[in-house]
Amino acid sequence: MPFYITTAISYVNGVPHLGHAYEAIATDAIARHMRQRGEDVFFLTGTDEHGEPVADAAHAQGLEPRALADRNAERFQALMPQLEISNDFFIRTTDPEHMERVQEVLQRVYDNGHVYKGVYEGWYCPRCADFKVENEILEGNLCPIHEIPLTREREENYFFRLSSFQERLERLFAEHPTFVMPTHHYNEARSFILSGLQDVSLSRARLTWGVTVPWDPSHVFYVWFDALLNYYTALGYARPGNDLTERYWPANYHVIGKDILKFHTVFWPAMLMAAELPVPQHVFVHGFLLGADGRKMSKSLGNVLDPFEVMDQYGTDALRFYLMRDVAWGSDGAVGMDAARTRYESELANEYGNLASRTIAMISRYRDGVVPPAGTDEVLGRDFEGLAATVARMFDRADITQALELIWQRVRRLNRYVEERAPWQLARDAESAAALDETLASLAEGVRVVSVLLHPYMPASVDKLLTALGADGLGYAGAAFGPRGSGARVTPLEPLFPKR
Ligand code: ME8
Repeated sequence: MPFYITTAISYVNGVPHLGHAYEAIATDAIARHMRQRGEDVFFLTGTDEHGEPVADAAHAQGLEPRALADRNAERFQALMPQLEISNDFFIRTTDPEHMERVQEVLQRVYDNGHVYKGVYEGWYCPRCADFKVENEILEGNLCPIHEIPLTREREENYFFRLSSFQERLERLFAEHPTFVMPTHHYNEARSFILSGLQDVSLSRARLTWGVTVPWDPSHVFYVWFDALLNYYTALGYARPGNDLTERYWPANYHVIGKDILKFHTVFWPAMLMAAELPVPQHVFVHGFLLGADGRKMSKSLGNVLDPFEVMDQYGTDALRFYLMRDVAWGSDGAVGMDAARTRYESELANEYGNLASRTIAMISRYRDGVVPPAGTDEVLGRDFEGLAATVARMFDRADITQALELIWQRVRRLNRYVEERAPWQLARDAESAAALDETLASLAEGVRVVSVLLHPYMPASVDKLLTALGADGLGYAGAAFGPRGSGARVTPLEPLFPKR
């Protein structure tokens, strides 16, 4: 089945930070998991390059917006392979193909009668590129997110008749209780709708850094509509000569952070309805990674933890694992180097890494490097029953933290199994040969199963381990525990997570 998943696209007014890495890694984990299940996955990420935040940042550095966008987009693009992100395309909203298609779709919205000209007056945050309503503004007229002064703006805009989609959006939410997940974000979006929708700006008159409004070239489109449309436009040109829109639209999952909920769960479906396009199936909302000071990690607050530092010190898989393990999906979580180190040492090195090396070393030592062609332990097998199906159900709700916890319990179970069976004692006694065979076969199988399930989180380490185990294939059918590894030849494995 076609399965289309996206991240939000990042502003290029700054360089990538851990929040961006977190979202890309989580989305990548879901994409990889779905590929294992045999889905026909298309995974999109990219950069959001127009609008005031980028134009302002560029001018502050004495650059043209395009120059800043080029420089930073390259850094975002380079980050993807460094994080082992398996995206199928990287969109830049300055791609001419994107810009043309934005014009096409929004012209249709205009032709369908959903746009009118009016005057907007309100408090505006240039960093959010968004007007703020009175009740969200902080004391002293500050932006609730960036804590910078808001400006009073009055200008002639084209407006999108969001208010006329009130009923259809209410119906969308009523009929699709999993449209937004987790539930508390569904409730938040739904109450926003129920509180009564107002029309929103579709264009900016004073700005030139954007996609030109085709029916009035003195305006550019409001950056949010240009940006949201990336999810749709990318499919048209990601594979030259092969329009993927039919195959993948509507998107299955949009993965986003909680600060951009309103745009994705209210403006976006309404805009698609206005353009007569199907709406996405699910919007998965994650929380914020917080700095050591407990505040949102953001460029403007200057409390950003550098993902490269964690990768340099512990490796990419350790960063991926740490973020997926320590920050509960859908909630905020404080992150720091000390906690990353603890996870690395206590779980990656001592639990999983150690289990892997012990298993391979014992098979080498006691059975000449061949996984014994024996049955697997039934009692141990019971602890794996239903695991793959439960993990899959959790991924269907983007419960990637909970799924990891469930898998990790099996990593611990396998370590206990080693202690219980003490293969080194069995090896001393010829009469225990059959028991040793069963123990080693079960361990090899258990390690193989947890590794197949851990692939979305730590693809490179799992690859190395499965190769060393002589087990190939990441397919989800292989995530069931059974006596299939027998006869495989193991090869030496360098420590996956060496002591630092
Ligand atoms: O919002 N923790 O871009 P962006 C977790 N261009 N996630 C974080 C985060 C943090 N500290 N900081 C940011 C934009 N994010 C728009 C999106 S989509 C059509 C346009 C997340 O660079 C944030 O929630 O500010 C968002 O999902 C993504 O990173 C990009 O943020």
